[in-house]
Amino acid sequence: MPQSPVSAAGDFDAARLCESKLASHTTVSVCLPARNEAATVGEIVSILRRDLVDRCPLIDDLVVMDDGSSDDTASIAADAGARVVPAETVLPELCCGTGKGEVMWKSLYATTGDIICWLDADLLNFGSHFVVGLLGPLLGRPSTGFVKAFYRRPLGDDPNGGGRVTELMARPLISSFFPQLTGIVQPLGGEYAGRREVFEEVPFVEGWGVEIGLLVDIAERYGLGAIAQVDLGVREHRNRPLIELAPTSMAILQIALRRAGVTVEGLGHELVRYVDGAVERVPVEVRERPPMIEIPAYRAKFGRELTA
Ligand SMILES: Nc1nc2c(ncn2[C@@H]2O[C@H](COP(=O)(O)OP(=O)(O)O)[C@@H](O)[C@H]2O)c(=O)[nH]1
Ligand SMILES: [Mg+2]
Repeated sequence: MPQSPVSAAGDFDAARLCESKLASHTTVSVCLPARNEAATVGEIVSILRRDLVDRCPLIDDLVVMDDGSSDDTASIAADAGARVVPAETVLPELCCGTGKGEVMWKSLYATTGDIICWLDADLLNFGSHFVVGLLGPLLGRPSTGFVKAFYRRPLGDDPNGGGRVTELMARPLISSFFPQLTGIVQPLGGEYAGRREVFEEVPFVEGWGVEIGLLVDIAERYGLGAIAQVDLGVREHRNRPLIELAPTSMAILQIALRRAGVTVEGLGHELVRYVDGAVERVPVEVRERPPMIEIPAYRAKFGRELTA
């Protein structure tokens, strides 16, 4: 299998990408799934609006998918220039998924672009090179269907201490079950872009397993040669306390095992742990949505047909 091509954000220039985007009549959506990100979402949207909408129209559709935030995420994002879509208003008849992956799946329906670029909304050191870098390989190479970002991930004073779920769970799983994917530097990163016709053909895991699921499924369906990687430098985000990472890790474990074909009778769907001497059971979401192309309302909206 061919290796995944690698570039860096600095290899691409926003104005040039704009020209090739317009020449190829390609449209681009950038989408931030967000829940309670009032502290960071405004800055990210403002930078994108300034650099990649007003200064150079690389982004046609800038969307924040708000998943029931109880803070001011929605109004801050709208004031900064995003189209804010409340997640519960998208395909409400297809009740009732939960989690980040669910909202990303719905964003396939809610966005308009031929290319979709997702960014986490808790990024602290955001710059428009994130989007320029992710779009570069897609606008330059028709054979590229999916672009994954990679970066150095600090944690406090440790320049490489971030990405704890990646190092402790995803890499051991990928090395064990999907050694062909070990060249993907940041398999769980929340910043990636791809073609609508790729994303609509694969299932979406509803919760935290969405990234590992997409990576395994897209590599299997399109081959590693269709997956490019781009170096975005350094990524800083809200680092969660260790205890919050355990349910995330459990979802990733279960999706990796499922994709590896391992079935376990009586598989648990709650993380059981002890907090201050009391038992706590945390539900872990691992349900999946079918490929969006299978949803009739989606096919009607985008003029798509089911492929054999
Ligand atoms: N839709 C939705 N998005 C979420 C949820 N939880 C987190 N997010 C968003 O998903 C992105 C990644 O979440 P984050 O907490 O940073 O995860 P981490 O980077 O793995 O620690 C951020 O943009 C969050 O706002 C959720 O329950 N639903
Ligand atoms: Mg984060």
